[in-house]
Amino acid sequence: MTHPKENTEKIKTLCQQWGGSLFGVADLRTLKKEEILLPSSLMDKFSCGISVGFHLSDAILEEIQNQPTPLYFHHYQRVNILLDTIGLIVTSAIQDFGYQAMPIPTSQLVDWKNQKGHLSHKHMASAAGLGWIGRNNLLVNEKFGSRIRLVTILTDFPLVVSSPSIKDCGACLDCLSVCPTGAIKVRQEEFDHLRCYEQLRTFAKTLHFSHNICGVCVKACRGPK
Ligand code: B12
Ligand code: SF4
Ligand code: SF4
Repeated sequence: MTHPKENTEKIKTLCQQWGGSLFGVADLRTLKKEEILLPSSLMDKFSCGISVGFHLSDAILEEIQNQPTPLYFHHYQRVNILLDTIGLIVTSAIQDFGYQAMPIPTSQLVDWKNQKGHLSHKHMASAAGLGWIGRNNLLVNEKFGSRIRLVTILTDFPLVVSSPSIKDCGACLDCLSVCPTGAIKVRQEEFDHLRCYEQLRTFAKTLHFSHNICGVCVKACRGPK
C-alpha cells in the first residue's frame, strides 16, 4: 500500500485509537539539521516526522497552583509511557507495510549540558501543523493550548505532509505573570531557559520528584483568546 492519503488516514486513526488527540506530518527537510542529534546516515533513511500530541487531563492541571503536584507527576510519567507506546505501535504498523520507522523517546536527554534530546518534539509538532512555539516556550495548539505532550516517529512511509500553523500568541499574555521565576517574557526569543531549569531543579529537590517538572505554564496556556 503506497497511496499517501490512505496511509496517512490509517496511521492517524491508529494514533487516535490509542489516545492521541493531535496528529500531523512534518517534512524533515524543513527542520534545522544542526538541531537533530542523530547521525545523518540514519536521518537520510527518513523523509517525514509524524507528530502525535496527547491532551493532558484538565482536571489534574486545574489542581496545580504555583508548583507541581504528586498527581501531575504521576500523570506526566504515564503520559510519557503512553506516547512512547504509540510510537512503538505506529512503528510496528509501518514496518508491517514494508517501510522504516523510528520512534523518538518522549523525554530522554542525549546532551545533558545543553539539555537536548535527539530532536525537538516541539519543533517537529510546529512543522507538522500542530501549533506554534508560544511565549511560554512550549508548543501551543489552537484547541488545547499548551496542555499537551508530544512524541515523534521518523519514517519513509509515503504520507501527506501537513501545513505548518501560521498562528501565534497574538495579544495574549496569560502565562507571563504565573511563572514562579519570571522566565517567560513578552518576546519568545527572550525566554530564560536557565531560570526555568533552576526552578525545576529546586522543585525536584524540595518536593522530592525524581524528574524536573513544573506544569504551571502548561496549565496557564489555553491558547490565545
Ligand atoms: C530537556 C527538556 C527540558 C529541560 C530544558 C528545556 C530547554 N531546552 O530549554 C527542562 C527540564 C528545563 C524542561 C522543562 C520543561 N519541559 Co521539557 N523537555 C526537554 C526535552 C527532553 C528536550 C528538549 C530539546 O531537546 N530541545 C531541543 C532544542 C534544539 O530546542 P530548544 O529547547 O528550543 O533549545 C534551546 C535550549 O537548548 C537552550 N539551551 C541552550 N543551552 C542550555 C542550557 C540549559 C541548562 C538549558 C536549560 C537550556 C539551554 O537554547 C536553545 C535555543 O533557544 C523535550 C523532549 C524533546 N525531545 O523534545 C521536553 C519537552 C520540550 N518538555 C516539555 C514540557 C511540558 C516541559 C515542562 C512544562 C516541564 C513539565 N513537564 O512540567 C517545562 C517547560 C519549560 C518551558 N516553558 O519551556 C514538553 C513540551 C510540550 C509542549 N506542549 O510544548 C516536551 C516536548 C516533552 C514532551 N515529550 O512532550 N524541559
Ligand atoms: S516550567 Fe515553570 S518555571 Fe519554567 S517557564 Fe514554565 S512556569 Fe516558569
Ligand atoms: S498563555 Fe497566551 S501568551 Fe502564553 S503561550 Fe499561551 S497563548 Fe501564548
